[in-house]
Amino acid sequence: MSEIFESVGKIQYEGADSKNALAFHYYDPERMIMGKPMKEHLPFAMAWWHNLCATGVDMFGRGSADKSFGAKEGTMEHAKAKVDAGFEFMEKLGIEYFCFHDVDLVPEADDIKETNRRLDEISDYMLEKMKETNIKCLWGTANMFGNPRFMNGAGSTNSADVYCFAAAQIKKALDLTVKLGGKGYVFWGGREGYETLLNTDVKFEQENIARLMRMAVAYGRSIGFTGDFYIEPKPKEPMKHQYDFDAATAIGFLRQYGLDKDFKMNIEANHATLAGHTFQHDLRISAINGMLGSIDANQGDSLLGWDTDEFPFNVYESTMCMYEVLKNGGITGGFNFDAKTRRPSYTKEDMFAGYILGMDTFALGLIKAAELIEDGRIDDFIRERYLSYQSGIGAKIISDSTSLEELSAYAERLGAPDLPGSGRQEYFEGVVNQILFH
Ligand code: XLS
Ligand code: CA
Ligand code: CA
Repeated sequence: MSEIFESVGKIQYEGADSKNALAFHYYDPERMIMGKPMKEHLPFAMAWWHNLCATGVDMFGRGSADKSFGAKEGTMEHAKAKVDAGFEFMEKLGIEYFCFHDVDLVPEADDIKETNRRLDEISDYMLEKMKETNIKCLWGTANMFGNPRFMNGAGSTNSADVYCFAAAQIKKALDLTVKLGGKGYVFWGGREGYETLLNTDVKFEQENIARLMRMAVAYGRSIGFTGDFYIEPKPKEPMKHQYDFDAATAIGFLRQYGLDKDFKMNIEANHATLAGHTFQHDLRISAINGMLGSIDANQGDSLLGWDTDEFPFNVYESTMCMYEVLKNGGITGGFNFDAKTRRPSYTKEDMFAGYILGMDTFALGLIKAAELIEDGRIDDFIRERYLSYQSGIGAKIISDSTSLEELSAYAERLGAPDLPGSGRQEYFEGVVNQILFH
């Protein structure tokens, strides 16, 4: 078969001094970090939608990138050309996983039966490629936000008929995920939210979303899906308010509706920052609840208030992300580049540049996070900071063997406590810089 990305060969690691634009400068797959090769710490995934479908269309203009890959768009030939392009692309970068929405794979037909037939056909073709290349599926999902029928949401829609179409898409997307051996299944609640409370029954909508998720779990398990279901939190966009606002909200929802054993979080950097958190915050909240499942590796722009889905270049953020991941003992999911090149970066080489940037940024983050942990100053300080709970009255508090009366009597005996020790924030911010730039 002829190459689609003729001008680009296999991307090699050339080191930090190389000026070759089509080489890795930090991602060295076999380099050992904390006892494991980099590529095992960083199971990278390609997002079908951005990489193979998105052309740079925005509210003010047509697409700038040609993603036809030599076929007529809207046809099954094009769907197959995208498979060819995707697998060539992943092989050239050494990416071992992909993520997909149902409608990324084939043009959606007017009748769902025909769409499903097309999905069967394309997934057969994908399976062949997967066998040839050993590339795997990280997660699948159903796009329940693009079609106008989902204008009021999918699980949260006011229309029972539309709800059935959401159910049908989830069922098929789960079939595909299992067929392709996917490790996870994502619910991103794009339109599960509201524009105004003047027309919305929030409690009813949330209960219906939970029902849909419970049915998805029951069906998934019945067809042999043993992986994790994920909620991918996002506070807004496209809706003004989305129910899965952030990790803490989504975890509370899962616990309320008895879904917490089957679900984990898929944390996207740009969504965390839209919620007014750092990326690290949502990772930490997920991790301490045993729900850090997978990561959508991208970044936003602090000057823009929307979901820009940029390729990650911020090493401070990737370091803090990898610090959380290492502390979590790794993740069962992977690092999906839910990212797109900027509209003026429309060439095939730009597609590679985006992934090289993202992979190098996370490789650097991994190297630096390991150094932070091996350096030990931060961990030591955090341990010391809470030492007052290791003995005396503190030990009584954390063993739940005291009462407000006893604590109050203790406080009265003391009269006034010493100030807690300094938080030393500036010093530790300096430690991070020292590690990042030595
Ligand atoms: C959109 C989301 C979406 C999910 C999958 O903001 O990031 O792409 O990852 O539906
Ligand atoms: Ca996003
Ligand atoms: Ca995402």
